[in-house]
Amino acid sequence: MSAPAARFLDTEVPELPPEQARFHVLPVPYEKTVSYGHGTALGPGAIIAASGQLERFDGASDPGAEGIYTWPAVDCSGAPQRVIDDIAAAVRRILALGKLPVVLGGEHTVTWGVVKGYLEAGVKDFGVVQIDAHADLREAYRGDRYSHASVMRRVVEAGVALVQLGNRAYCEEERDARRKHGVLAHDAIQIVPGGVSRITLPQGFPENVFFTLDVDGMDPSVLPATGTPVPGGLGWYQTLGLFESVARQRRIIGFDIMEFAPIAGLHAFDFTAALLAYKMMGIVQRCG
Ligand SMILES: [Mn+2]
Repeated sequence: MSAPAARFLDTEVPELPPEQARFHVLPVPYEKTVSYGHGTALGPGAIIAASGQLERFDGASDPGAEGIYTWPAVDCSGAPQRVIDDIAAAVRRILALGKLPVVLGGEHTVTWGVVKGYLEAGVKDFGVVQIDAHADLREAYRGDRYSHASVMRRVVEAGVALVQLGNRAYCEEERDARRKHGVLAHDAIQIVPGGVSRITLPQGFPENVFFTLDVDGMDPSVLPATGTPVPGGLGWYQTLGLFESVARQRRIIGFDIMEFAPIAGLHAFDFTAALLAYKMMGIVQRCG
């Protein structure tokens, strides 16, 4: 096997200095608290390797024309808090350049580091929109406050507004946490059977949105390569449609794709995750 590509879409997009690229891909191969299937540490590398097979024209536009810069992967070998601080610092560097972070996980815990980066950079007036099978709103999971099952609890406790899409596995504690923190949710049962691919954000929702996509929000028939798959999830076009409907209502200031865990020998899913990342860049490009 040849060495994995170090740059997203290196076959089609020229290498640019970071100042000249709008999309800044940040690989974060973090895997510490996964609770079921393993392998998300291999996610970013597999997505970047598969991105070499993408067409630059995404069917509607050419996100590659905006420039794509890929950072070296964040070192995830240290203690969780240390790694979270390093993720936040990496995001701050991207924001200091005025660029748009595209973070590839790694387990969903990473998103707390990312959100922390925005907060530390002084970004105000932003909310988070999350696609996920799970609510991730537990105070702690197995005693760990930095579990991937608690990541959105850290986000709302930091005072960041949250909208959840496609949830279909959560406990009563999480249902109560939604109420306590004013989290709005469109659960899978409300949007999947009817194929809803457009939602309206609440009127007071912040003007800027960081979008976090846990790939288990999608149906396992589309993307089963994740640690905790749950049936009854979003379809391919539905996922992209929901992202686009948010991008049309608010300014996307960054997004992430989390919990992708490649399945050896089934490269179709590596490509699916890479295409998802690129299609989302295209939607950002076309929506402003
Ligand atoms: Mn999650």
